[in-house]
Amino acid sequence: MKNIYILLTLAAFIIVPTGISNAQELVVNGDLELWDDPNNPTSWDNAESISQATTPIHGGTYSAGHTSSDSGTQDFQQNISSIVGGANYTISYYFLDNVTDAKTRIWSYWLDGTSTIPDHAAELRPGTYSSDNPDWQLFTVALTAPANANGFRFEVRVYHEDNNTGGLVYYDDFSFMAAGITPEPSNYPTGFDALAMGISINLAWTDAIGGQLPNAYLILASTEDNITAPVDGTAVADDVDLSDGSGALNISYGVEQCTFFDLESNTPYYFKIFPYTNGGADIDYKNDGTPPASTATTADVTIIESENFNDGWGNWSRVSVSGEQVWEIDDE
Ligand SMILES: [Ca+2]
Ligand SMILES: [Ca+2]
Ligand SMILES: [Ca+2]
Ligand SMILES: [Ca+2]
Repeated sequence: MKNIYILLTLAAFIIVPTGISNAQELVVNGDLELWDDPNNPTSWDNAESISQATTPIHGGTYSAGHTSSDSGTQDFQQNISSIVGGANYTISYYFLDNVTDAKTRIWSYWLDGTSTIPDHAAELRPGTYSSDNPDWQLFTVALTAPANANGFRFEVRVYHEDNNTGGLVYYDDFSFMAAGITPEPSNYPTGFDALAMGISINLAWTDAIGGQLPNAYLILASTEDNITAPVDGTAVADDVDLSDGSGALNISYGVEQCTFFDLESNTPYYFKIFPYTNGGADIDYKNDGTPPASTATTADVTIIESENFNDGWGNWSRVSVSGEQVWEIDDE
């Protein structure tokens, strides 16, 4: 579930991030009070055209100024690890743009290792920029980490404005907070259906509804009708290899489908789906009642030759078909 609160001005109230108990701040030096030198705040991973500033500040003694350049977008970035897929986070920072020769926006990604995850593009990589305003502006968004996320690249950018460069926008008080624990999902999804396609099986469902929506789903697979409910507090990792008789996939809310590949032919497979909230040690599966179940049998085919070309040509040979040769059908 997503709630967006963008561009609240500071005029009406003040939020004190450190006043929230049981929440963990994951940005290091988010208040920009520590600097290795006047162009590099401590613990930030990329600081292009960043300069230490003492005015304006949102809090403490320092903020960071970000200067627009005619050599393109300038990035300011900190990579956050120890993200838990399925957990809820609140992401926020303050910015000040009151010049006509610079503009800024957030440009951040969830990460799976070093790979970016496309989720939450509208919130994390918006199509709009800051507008000139003499007051500090708060960006804040509450998001659920995608099921496969284990990191977050917290990045903001400065751009030239109307082809004018050299202007400064300012940042202060970056925050990435693990939100509180949410309850078990209210309901199971509906319409859970397994469909064999050759030696793959596709599973589709309709997202659960109700007061507490799930953050993601665990789909368990087995070659026997023996699937039992997962245990709260123990996350189950993806297992795409069903040759040992069982497998598992974690799929974010909203995707509503997944596929298990490279199965045995002419074999029945059994599946159950369990919605969950939170992640890691806080994961809370819906594990009461009767979970949706479905089964499908793969096609009765004999695989004569199989090569997925993921790692090269295997035992296949490459043949060029360009040239003067004209191929004809001989039906005699
Ligand atoms: Ca500060
Ligand atoms: Ca501006
Ligand atoms: Ca397995
Ligand atoms: Ca539970």
